[in-house]
Amino acid sequence: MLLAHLSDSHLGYRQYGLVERERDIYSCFEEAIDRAIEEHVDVVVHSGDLFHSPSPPPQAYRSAIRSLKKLKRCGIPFVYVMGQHDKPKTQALAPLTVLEDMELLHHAGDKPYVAGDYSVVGLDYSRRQLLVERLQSIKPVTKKSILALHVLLKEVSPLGDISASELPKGFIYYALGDYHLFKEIKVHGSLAVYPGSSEVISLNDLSSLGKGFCIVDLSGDEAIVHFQRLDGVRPRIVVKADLESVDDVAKRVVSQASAMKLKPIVHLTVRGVNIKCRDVERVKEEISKVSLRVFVTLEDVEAISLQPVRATASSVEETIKAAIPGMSDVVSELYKAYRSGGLHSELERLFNSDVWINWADTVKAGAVKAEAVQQKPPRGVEDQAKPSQVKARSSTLLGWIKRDDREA
Ligand SMILES: [Mn+2]
Repeated sequence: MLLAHLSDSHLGYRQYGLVERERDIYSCFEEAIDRAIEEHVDVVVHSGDLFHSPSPPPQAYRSAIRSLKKLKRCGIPFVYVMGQHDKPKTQALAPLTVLEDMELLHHAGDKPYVAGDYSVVGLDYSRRQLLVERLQSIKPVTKKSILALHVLLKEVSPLGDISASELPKGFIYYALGDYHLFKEIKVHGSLAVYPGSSEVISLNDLSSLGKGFCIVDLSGDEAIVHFQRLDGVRPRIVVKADLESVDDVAKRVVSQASAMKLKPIVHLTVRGVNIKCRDVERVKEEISKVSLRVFVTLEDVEAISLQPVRATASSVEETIKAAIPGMSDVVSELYKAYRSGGLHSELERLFNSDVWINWADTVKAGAVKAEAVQQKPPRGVEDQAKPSQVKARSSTLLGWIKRDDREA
């Protein structure tokens, strides 16, 4: 029995406000489904966040329907659970229910999917307390039962909700979603696997392995997992340069980018002392000609340097306070703004690691970003905060940063 395991497709997400990015995300999902069909899988399991939001745009429905119809024509069922992105926060109708009405998919969070010896049992995303309660009554329903869950395990992030050992026993395969990188974890003698997101949703999702999904062979007693790398993923060039050598680095980036099938997204960090945006404007313009989007981060080598701090699961704010007493307000404010989903998605770059956060970079980048935000309202559909809120927030940030400058 072959299973295609996908997760975190985030259909409808328009990164950086670019329609090209929205299309990238559709084409990666569609490529994964096409590949699953080519591999003659028996079932597709999706572990949550098929849609980026509980009210996706029509194009996102279209992309999903197009692929799910192909599967249906081939007689391959699509079984899913909901993630925190596509699960409505209120009693509203879930977007996936519409597709279920069209008989295009099966909601394992509702009732198990059963086919002979095989079955998929599922649980939609829920917060820790409810999740632990619900997991207690979850049992395998056939000889070879798969458990589909949208949950962050402590094994992959200190902010995780439960440990792998808290998963119920007796399943042949744990099809997980929420963590956006490919990861295999051994639990109760079986494999628990995150296929990761099918595109790069935040910079944390970048992986040398590429982005993709899993083909899982469940014919034997143990699952055999093959990661499938997708070709349609937008390439990224992440590069650092000193101000003195930035022209050479830019030349290399331009030639690398020109050879790519898809225009890449470039993340360039320039190091120096007191660098100004205008120092790197020309370079940015050169690279822009051959890329979809260029992000330049200025890194002041004389800025304060603090040791990376381990964020604890109990309280990120407590960690911040302990680590940088002098500037904890600034970082707390940034962190809250980030968590609330407001401000520009680039804030994600400030928290570009689940485990290690370099506070010096965070504070520095935060100051640069707060200035930029104040000058120009952020773009992109991911900005849920109203302009007035964004302005208030950014001026608060600036206030903190300036105060700390004075004290320093
Ligand atoms: Mn996700």
